[in-house]
Amino acid sequence: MSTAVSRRRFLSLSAGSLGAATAGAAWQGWIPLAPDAVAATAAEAGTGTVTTIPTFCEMCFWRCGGIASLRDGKLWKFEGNPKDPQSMGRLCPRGTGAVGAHYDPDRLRQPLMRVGERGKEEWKAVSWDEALGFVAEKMNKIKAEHGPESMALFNHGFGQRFFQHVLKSWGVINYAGSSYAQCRGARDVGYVLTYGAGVGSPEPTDIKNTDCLVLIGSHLGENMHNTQVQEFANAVERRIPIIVVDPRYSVAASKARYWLPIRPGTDLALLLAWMNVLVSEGLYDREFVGQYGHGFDRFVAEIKGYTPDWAAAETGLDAQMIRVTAREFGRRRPHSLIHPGRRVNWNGDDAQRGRAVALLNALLGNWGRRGGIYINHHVELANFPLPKYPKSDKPKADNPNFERYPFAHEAVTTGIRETTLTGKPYPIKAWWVYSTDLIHALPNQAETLKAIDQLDLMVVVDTMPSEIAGWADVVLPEDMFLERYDELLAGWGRQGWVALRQPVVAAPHEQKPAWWIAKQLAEKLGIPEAMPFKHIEEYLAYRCEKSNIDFAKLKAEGVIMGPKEPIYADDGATIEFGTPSGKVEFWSEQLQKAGFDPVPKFTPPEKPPEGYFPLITGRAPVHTFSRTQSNPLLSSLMPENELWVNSATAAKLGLKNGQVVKLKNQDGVIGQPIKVKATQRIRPDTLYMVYGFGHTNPMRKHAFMKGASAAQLNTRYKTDPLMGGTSLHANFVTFVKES
Ligand SMILES: Nc1nc2c(c(=O)[nH]1)N[C@H]1C(S)=C(S)[C@@H](COP(=O)(O)OP(=O)(O)OC[C@H]3O[C@@H](n4cnc5c(=O)[nH]c(N)nc54)[C@H](O)[C@@H]3O)O[C@H]1N2
Ligand SMILES: Nc1nc2c(c(=O)[nH]1)N[C@H]1C(S)=C(S)[C@@H](COP(=O)(O)OP(=O)(O)OC[C@H]3O[C@@H](n4cnc5c(=O)[nH]c(N)nc54)[C@H](O)[C@@H]3O)O[C@H]1N2
Ligand code: SF4
Ligand SMILES: [Mo]
Repeated sequence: MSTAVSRRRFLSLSAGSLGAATAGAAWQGWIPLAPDAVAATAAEAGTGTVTTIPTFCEMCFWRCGGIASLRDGKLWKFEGNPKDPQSMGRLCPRGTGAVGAHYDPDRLRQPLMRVGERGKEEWKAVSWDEALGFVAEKMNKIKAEHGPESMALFNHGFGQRFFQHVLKSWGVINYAGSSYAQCRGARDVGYVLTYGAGVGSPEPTDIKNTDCLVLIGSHLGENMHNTQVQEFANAVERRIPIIVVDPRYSVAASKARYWLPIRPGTDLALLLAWMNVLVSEGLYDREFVGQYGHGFDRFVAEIKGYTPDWAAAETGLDAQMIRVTAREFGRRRPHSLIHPGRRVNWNGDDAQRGRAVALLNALLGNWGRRGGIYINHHVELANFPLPKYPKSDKPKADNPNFERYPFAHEAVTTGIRETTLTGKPYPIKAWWVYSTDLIHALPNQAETLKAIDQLDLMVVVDTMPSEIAGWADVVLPEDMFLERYDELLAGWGRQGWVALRQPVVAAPHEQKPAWWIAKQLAEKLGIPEAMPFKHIEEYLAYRCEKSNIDFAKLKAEGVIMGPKEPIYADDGATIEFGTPSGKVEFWSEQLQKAGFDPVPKFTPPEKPPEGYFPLITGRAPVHTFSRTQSNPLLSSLMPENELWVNSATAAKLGLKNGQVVKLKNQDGVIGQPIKVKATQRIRPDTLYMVYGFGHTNPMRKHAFMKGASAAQLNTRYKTDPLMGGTSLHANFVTFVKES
């Protein structure tokens, strides 16, 4: 059985490098389920028996507990589990849309092996045995020549645990997720430097009980992190002052008392001025600072010059508005909260901005206080007995001995990419890519493709024909989350909890769960002892039993809560800071010793060339990154993205609402066509689009070339010198005049 598929590339890597786009040949090997058929299956599925099974969601990484219903044996709906602390009984639209992910007509169906040139996409469909046999043989050959360190794992999402485990057992030491250097890493480093601990996920933000909330580019309501959105809705209902800082009038801004339409890239100036107001007007928590603060006097001397008038010129905001908003949260201390943010890698100096947010919260004294950052808890689970990982005498490739990024506390995806390109400190010859679309997620697609060119092997495990899958040697189709078991979830929150992911429906084709694929791989690699159980249930039941968790009850209810523990210092929660001084570091000797600013300093962002605009990105409520665009339920709600252009700017440039345009960036890369949304809801000097559209893999038939890819225009990036995060908002674009 073999099916050949050919594909031509659409990625325009640099001006003219790949020539004009041509329609690729369609994928022949499957019979698509028409969207209408999906709707019928979902909505009118007979009148027979309904069964319900609890599990937790993987439409994004928030991990809400849900209950799936089957009607006449067919997946019918997915709703919130009232027992679950993340969903509190309600899912976001993407969670509900998980039904569409099961029926997604574009899903990968069987293992594929490349037969033509890499990236040309000529495939043969093969058995699991053949695919994994080929991979294992190739891996062992690479190991013999270059050592196991020369294989890297890129991973994101919950199933990564099994691949991390098997590959580490085989000798892999390099593994990284884009959820660090392209997402929350800079924020966590800012917090670690200040408090000795990051805020992690889910962030312990006590939005539900806060008296004043500040969102700096956290667009809750579009960013659908379920629990926080529900708590945010509650905050809106309570009519507390909400302050939103965003160049765009986001959904959150529309619910807020204050919208600060900041000039992109100048947030640090605002943060410094806010701190200046709190200190100079005595609106900070003296007791907290006295008891827990380190280097406060030196910090005060440092921020003296950052007045609201100074910041107004940098940020384009009104100086009086800066004072008024500072007083709003200052007066309500310690029960006020500056949200730490999530995707914070914007400009390349983001760890210092993350630290400034941490310092501002420290002035409010809200650590371990009601309405601030609560002390979170989780349930410690017993481990399954597994062999130890072999030791390596080589340093990590992305950041050898912390020489590249001194404060990175996780591995850096783009650091591994760099090593792959340079061969330094040692060659990287193989990539295992699990549930992450590196073409969309990393800046500068050309660099990613050049690195892939250096590889002897690239394996992609995905549910969908992603962009990265198009460049693989072997593509392995995983079950979507409603079809599989996964590792147990021991979640962090106000109260710890354990949740189970379990299969609700069978996989429709030859897809397999991560644990099964990893187990077969271990056997083929000659390390069967790495997965010493017949079925994952054995493993899960063992861990539950040894942790005094009733596995049968967990299966029936989906979630078991841990003990209640205090979350506020006033109630006895432990407050301790893992910094070198054991205190909250207003002044950081660590940073000073490493040659960085001990208190954040502001550098103005680069100005765009004449006629160019900074391009910023964000999320749409009904999509997750690049993963949901062919989901029939979600794509019917939003089939493509739009380019937000201020109405006055549009008028000046002669652009009409709905007109299709193309953008060109400062490096001459021309993007895909996109419709203009002329709106007052954005600054005149800034453009915005939702990220994740513009798919160019023709196997992704139902998302193919719909909307435009923001990632494609993201060629230029700056690297955070503290932790290796790469900026995602450092590109300028202009409009291409079409003939
Ligand atoms: N330009 C730009 N770049 C960005 C961002 C941005 O806003 N703009 N955002 C950044 C952020 S915050 C993040 S976190 C990263 C996210 O980047 P990624 O980790 O790449 O996230 P996704 O785009 O969701 O890609 C995940 C891949 O996993 C696949 N997948 C989904 N579910 C499963 C599953 O159950 N099993 C398997 N095996 N595969 C699955 C999807 O089909 C998709 O191909 O991107 C970063 N990059
Ligand atoms: N629906 C949905 N929800 C999601 C996701 C998804 O894919 N879809 N992904 C999840 C993930 S992994 C993450 S990391 C989060 C990310 O979500 P968030 O952390 O909330 O947001 P970002 O995507 O970083 O930021 C987008 C907002 O920042 C604004 N912005 C851009 N530049 C600037 C600037 O210079 N200053 C300021 N103040 N604002 C600016 C944009 O206009 C936009 O409103 O969302 C999560 N939630
Ligand atoms: S926030 Fe939405 S998509 Fe993410 S896990 Fe929860 S329900 Fe699923
Ligand atoms: Mo993220």
